Amino acid sequence: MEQKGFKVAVVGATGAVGNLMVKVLEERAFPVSELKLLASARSVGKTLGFRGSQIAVEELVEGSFEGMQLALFSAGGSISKKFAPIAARAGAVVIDNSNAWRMDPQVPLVVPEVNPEAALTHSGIIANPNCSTIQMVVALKPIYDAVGIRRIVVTTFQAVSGTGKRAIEELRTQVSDIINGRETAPKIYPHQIAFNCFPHIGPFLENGFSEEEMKMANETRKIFGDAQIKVCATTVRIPVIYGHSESINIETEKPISAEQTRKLLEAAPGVKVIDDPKCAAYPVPLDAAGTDDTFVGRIRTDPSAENGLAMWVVADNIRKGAATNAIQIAEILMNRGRL
Ligand code: 25A
Ligand code: L14
Repeated sequence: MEQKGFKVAVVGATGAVGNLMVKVLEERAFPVSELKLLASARSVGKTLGFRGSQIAVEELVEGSFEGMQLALFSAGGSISKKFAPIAARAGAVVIDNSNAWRMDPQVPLVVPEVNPEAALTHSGIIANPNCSTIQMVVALKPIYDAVGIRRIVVTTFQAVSGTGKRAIEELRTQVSDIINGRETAPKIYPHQIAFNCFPHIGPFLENGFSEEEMKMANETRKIFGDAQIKVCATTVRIPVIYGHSESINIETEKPISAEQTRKLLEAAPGVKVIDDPKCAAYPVPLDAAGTDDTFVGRIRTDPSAENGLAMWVVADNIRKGAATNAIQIAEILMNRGRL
């Protein structure tokens, strides 16, 4: 008997995020009638489990998208640049997790808690924002709507899973090498990541910022639809596997107290407030890992700025920061009859 639902392709299905996309489709009971798992030739021969059956991974080729209605991409920017338009032309709606299309004016950049309506304006491709941007805008949206935001200063503490499977292996291998007294050397990252950290995510640009830092600034303005918001980001890699943390300082247009902010955030969709520092209660990546919420704590007035607020925001970078956000976008389309 044919199952009801949509024909879905996952590109990069064997990667850290692609794998999770398959899992999240299952967890959220997204209606899937056919699931096509696509990756490079390296992965042909592998299978992935979905709803109790094993599905073989196929090599991504130009003809892969015939008959597909939804294509979730997470195989890096160059694959998305080439194949997302091919998938869209074949009739699929593409939700792309790479950086390739995010700042294209024809492509909506969507966080369901912030700008769900933008998803409906697509012409074949919808972009999923950068993981660090997603959790920041989810936490700031209620404040933005209530009192406006003029300026954001953010420092991130980013997990290695954002870089992909091989980076997770690199951290594990280095930790094991070091505790066993073996020599170790960086491969993916510019420095040893075990027992270390470095303010270097993506290549550096002419202005002294890294690509990741500029993504946070540009994507935040696009998602809020507000070209005036000033953003200064410093993005730091730390030896954590899952879960990004962010120290965020903002200057609001109108004043708001820490207590009012806490109340707003407690009522916000997708947000959980954990804010009782005297009892060591604040968000940490080990607790956020494996969940779909954005956790906020350490909410306090910043007396060094006019209308200043400081807070600490943590989320699972490959769930809310990537796979879950993408599937929530697909759910918006489905619920509006647009798939
Ligand atoms: O920086 P970017 O470009 O924006 O990249 C973002 C993400 O893309 C992946 C990586 O995620 C990263 O987070 N990526 C980037 N460069 C890559 C590269 N040179 C790369 N992946 C492979 N090679 P990831 O490692 O979690 O994998 C993401 C998924 O993308 C699939 N993919 C990659 N190239 C593809 C492709 N799919 C179709 N066509 C292509 N040309 C990738 O499938 C994965 O599903 P895969 O079959 O290539 O990888 C399956 C296994 O192989 C390991 N592996 C990765 N790179 C290498 C490798 N093994 C040997 N040599 C390598 N160079 C992976 O660990 C995985 O287990
Ligand atoms: O732009 O290495 O979505 O952690 C986010 C994670 C880029 C790489 C993006 C990392 C990616 C980054």
